[in-house]
Amino acid sequence: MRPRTPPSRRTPFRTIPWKPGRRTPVLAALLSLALAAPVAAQAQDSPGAGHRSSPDRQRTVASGHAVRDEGRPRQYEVTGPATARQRSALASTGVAVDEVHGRSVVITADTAQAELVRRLGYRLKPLPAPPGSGTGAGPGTGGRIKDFPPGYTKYHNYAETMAEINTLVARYPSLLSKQVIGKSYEGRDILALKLSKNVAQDENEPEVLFTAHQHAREHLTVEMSLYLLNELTSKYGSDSRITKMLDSREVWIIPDVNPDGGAYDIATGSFRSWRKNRQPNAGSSNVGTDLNRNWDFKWGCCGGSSGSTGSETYRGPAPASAPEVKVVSDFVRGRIIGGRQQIKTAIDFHTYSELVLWPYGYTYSDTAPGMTQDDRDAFATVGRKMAASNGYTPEQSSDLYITDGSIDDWLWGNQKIFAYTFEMFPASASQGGFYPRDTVIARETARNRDAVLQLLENSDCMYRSIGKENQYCKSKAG
Ligand code: 0X9
Ligand code: CA
Ligand code: ZN
Repeated sequence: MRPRTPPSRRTPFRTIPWKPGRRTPVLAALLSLALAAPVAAQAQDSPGAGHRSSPDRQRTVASGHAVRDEGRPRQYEVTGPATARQRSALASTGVAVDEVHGRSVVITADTAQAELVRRLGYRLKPLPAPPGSGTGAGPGTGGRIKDFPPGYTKYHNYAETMAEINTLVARYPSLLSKQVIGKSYEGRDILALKLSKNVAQDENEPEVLFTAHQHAREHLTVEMSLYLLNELTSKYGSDSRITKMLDSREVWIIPDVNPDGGAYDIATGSFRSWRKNRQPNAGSSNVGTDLNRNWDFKWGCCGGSSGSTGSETYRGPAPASAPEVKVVSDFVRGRIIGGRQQIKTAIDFHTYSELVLWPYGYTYSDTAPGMTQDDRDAFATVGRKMAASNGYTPEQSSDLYITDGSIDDWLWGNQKIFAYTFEMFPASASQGGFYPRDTVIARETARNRDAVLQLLENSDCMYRSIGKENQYCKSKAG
């Protein structure tokens, strides 16, 4: 018989965020659902739930193999949601929204979360499994740690990423330095690389931060970090734009914020569509926190994250409860010198959808406490110019759906760093979604070269972009 988890362990629906006074029909439906957890639990196990319903499937489950499949999130197309508010209501079930279109979205959800979405009245169309799925031997291979599957071997796993970085540091010691800023939950090193002329000295230059791989399945973002490291080191001295920037800026790259999640995603040789970190949750068999809902600014404020451990967007039990978020937050705070945050601008790389996003994510408003019209205009002006160079779509992140506890909201709201989120290639699931083949790596990382250089060039004074340099940037940094 199929091993059953006690109901209390597999009903993540009890703490769906619900705000009195903002009761929409959808939220009211969610509330009644939350109060009817047994119904949802039953639905979770219902054999009528689409792709996992056949008796054969059940037998596979009993044999142990597909237990992994049961919990493995997958993508669905959901037709209907057409406004940011409708998408936020959908996202508040705890699913991850991967793509946004005019009257539909693509989500990642496990079977229980998918059922929640169905109960909002939406029809779900399962999308094909990731292209890498099924190519690996899966579990039962003697616990051997597997690598990227065929078609993906040019992606760098954690060990390969570390080796590549060490090679570059050895080759360019005056330009590139490496420090371990802390450890992931499972004990992997989290690195910060510094690139600048006279890299060993802390010079009084605008600092720029690039982060990648908060979300485990977004492997292309690690390649983006490696591209920048290679490009900026190897072309210093020959490319005038790069030379000028490394002569006058200090660039920080944190190439892999979520190494545990990344390793887990590829560990069976078959992609798991994993998003979160790998930190256990007290009192639950559900693993992981969504790092991009765990930052200490308006954490959990606004229905843009989930309080359920089983959710794709679980915010964690407290702000910065994830060691990876704590490590990066502490690093950023450590760049406050003489009372001034040295880091002026940032990009956090994600996939996918080809977007340039700016804060705030927690509110639909363009301006808010800590975000003046001039701030917003500088964000939008530089954001649009970067998007013009890479062909992405520029917008405020909440134009998609509400998110709270995201890194860019924290970087701006708490540290006054002009922080963008880039959602890289592809535009859609049909182009590979989270798992595009390795043949696209070179093209899709180089695609952001100009945008990255633009951000570096603007980092001495973001307000120059709106013609207000004199008002905001009289001294050198700003
Ligand atoms: O939901 C997210 O964290 C990002 N999308 S992803 O598919 N990579 O998971 C988008 C975040 C957008 N919101 C903010 N940047 N605030
Ligand atoms: Ca400095
Ligand atoms: Zn992401």
